Amino acid sequence: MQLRAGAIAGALLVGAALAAALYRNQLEPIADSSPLAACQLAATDAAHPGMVFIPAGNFMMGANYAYPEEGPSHAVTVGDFWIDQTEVTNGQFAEFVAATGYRTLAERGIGNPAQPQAAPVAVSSVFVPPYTDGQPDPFRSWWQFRLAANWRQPAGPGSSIAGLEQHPVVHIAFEDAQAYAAWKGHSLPTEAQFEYAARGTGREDADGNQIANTWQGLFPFQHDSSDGYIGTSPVGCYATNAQGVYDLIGNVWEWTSSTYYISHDFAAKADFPGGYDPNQPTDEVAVIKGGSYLCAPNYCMRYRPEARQGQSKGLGTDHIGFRTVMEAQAPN
Ligand SMILES: [Ca+2]
Ligand SMILES: [Ca+2]
Repeated sequence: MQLRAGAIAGALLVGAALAAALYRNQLEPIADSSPLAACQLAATDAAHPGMVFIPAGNFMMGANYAYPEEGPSHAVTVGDFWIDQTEVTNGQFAEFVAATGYRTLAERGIGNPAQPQAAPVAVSSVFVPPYTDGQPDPFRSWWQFRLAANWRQPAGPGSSIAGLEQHPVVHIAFEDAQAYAAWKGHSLPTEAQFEYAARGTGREDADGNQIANTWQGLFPFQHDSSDGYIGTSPVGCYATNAQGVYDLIGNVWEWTSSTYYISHDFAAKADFPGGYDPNQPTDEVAVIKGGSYLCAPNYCMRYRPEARQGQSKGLGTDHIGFRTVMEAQAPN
């Protein structure tokens, strides 16, 4: 796959060169060492293991009180579907790779349309707290392009997913998520399906804490990990919502099949079949949902069902994963 955006691809190459100089000395683990190696998942329907049935219904999609891209709120009808109980894990993705030999986009490398003769660069984006000489640096990006960062080695060479089999897979581009879903005979959820399944999620406990793996403290400099995890957590460690689904809010952002526009009623959708996000105006962009372990009260309060973000289809990062859905009959 080639990105449409020469600018972004150029930035990737510049970032890759930067990462080449930096990554050897900056191998931060993306997940902390929690005493919880795995969390107990509720039993699911025997004919649909690992999935939860979401009965058809109507709901008000979007919100008018928060970020402008979430509006306007509007009525939507969703049919019956099954949704994965959890985010797709490293262990599940490894089964897919073992069965098919699939290589993710980050492993194959990302091409540069401005330099079609140049070899693709195997690189992905990793969150690194922005410190310079041990001091918080507000002028430094917290995203670093790191050579050879991918789902097998989420923080780059020297890291691995050993012990993280129950954590959500990351560094997954849109096409990687689609490939896994197709292998399962499933699809990616539409934004409406995701938001409908997530309704009632993203709320706080009696102490005002999110019931999800989010960020506590002042992002991106201070993190107290009071919810148990600094990075990703094993799937299913936080309470389900009323529909019985885990981690729709928090842990990792999740790809949907829906094209991203800056509002639900964006008037020029036909002029931008690949989507439109002014922050990445020449990229094909899809909607990601649910927020991640990097969402904090002071930044990215997107741990709510209505929250949404545009994501370049060609870039995974270490806080984006996915789950799948299947349209089917209700259980007997
Ligand atoms: Ca956390
Ligand atoms: Ca999630």
